[in-house]
Amino acid sequence: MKEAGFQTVGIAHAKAIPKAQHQLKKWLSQGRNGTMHWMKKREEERGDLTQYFPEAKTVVSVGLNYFSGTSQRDIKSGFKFSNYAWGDDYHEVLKSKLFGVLKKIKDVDSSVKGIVCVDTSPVMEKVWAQQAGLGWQGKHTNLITRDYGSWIFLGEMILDIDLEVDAPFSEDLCGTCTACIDACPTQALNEYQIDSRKCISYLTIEHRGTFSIPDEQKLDQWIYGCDICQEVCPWNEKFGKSTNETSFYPREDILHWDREKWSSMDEDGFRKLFRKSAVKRTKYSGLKRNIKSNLKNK
Ligand code: B12
Ligand code: SF4
Ligand code: SF4
Repeated sequence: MKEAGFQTVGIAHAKAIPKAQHQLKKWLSQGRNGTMHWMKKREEERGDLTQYFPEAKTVVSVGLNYFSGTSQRDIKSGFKFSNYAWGDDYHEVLKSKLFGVLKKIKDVDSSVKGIVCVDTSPVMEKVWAQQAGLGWQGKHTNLITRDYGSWIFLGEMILDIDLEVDAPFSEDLCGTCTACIDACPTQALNEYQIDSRKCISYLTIEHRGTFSIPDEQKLDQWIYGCDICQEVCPWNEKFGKSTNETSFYPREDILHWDREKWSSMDEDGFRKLFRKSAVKRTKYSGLKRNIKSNLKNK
């Protein structure tokens, strides 16, 4: 797997994990998913992998470093733009690597059944990464690795064969730190839990339609996603290192466009700039809404 370009890999037994199942249920019942109704719709599968893929025996969990070494200060417009979306769409990048590995397995034994997941499948990826020994879920809720911090994307290959498994990551290395909770401008975090409805990442990417006035004030100049809780994390400060995956490096226009250029961007310009990019998720209308809201609240 490391040959395929992943920095971190681990293997876990595919089984229901009652604790995660219970926490997901509780989280959804508190409405912390906001309008992400797709999470509720497939709650049973998300909470229990064996309902999603009954033949599953093993989960191979991978992490790919996406930190490019660039910072929000390098964005000339003064808008902030989450670094996970500066380059090519990570779903495609990780999936193509994982499918490559699956093909090699099938070349050896064509009877093996496997599926590849990156973000959009009803799978609790951080829980599986912890089970496979990659790291722990920090108080900001992201999966942190000892070697790369939390600037890593997660993906899985679920297989119907038994493999030797790794020990789960059993430590919590956050200790007494609360930097992420203290820095979050919208108080979206309490320890190890997020309320999506307050999170700028949710508001600028997943939320559809207009904002209510208090929401607009909360965007804090972010026009796509938010990195604050990860930027302040000491594990990222110490262990974040630049990735070799050049497809994640920032597109020049994101760094160099001024506010005028962002404000006058039309749908065609949006399509061109965000070709093969994860930003398409918020759609042209969503990005325009975010830009307008931030201009109003400068
Ligand atoms: C829904 C979702 C979101 C939502 C909700 C975020 C969230 N934390 O759940 C929103 C839109 C807000 C979001 C934002 C972001 N996301 Co997102 N998101 C997801 C998605 C699709 C599902 C996550 C999920 O299942 N949430 C449900 C809840 C129940 O999970 P949870 O918060 O992890 O809950 C755990 C804790 O609450 C814990 N818990 C509860 N009580 C207690 C008590 C104690 C004591 C303890 C220890 C734990 C604990 O137990 C729960 C289960 O483990 C995953 C992909 C996937 N399929 O898994 C990507 C994913 C989590 N996102 C990702 C990323 C990159 C982001 C952003 C950084 C993007 C950005 N820069 O804007 C932000 C980060 C915001 C943040 N602080 O989390 C990456 C994270 C990679 C990593 N290293 O962890 C993922 C894994 C996608 C991927 N394939 O790489 N995201
Ligand atoms: S992504 Fe931003 S708004 Fe969301 S929890 Fe982290 S700091 Fe708060
Ligand atoms: S900022 Fe501190 S509390 Fe938050 S995830 Fe990082 S180490 Fe844990």
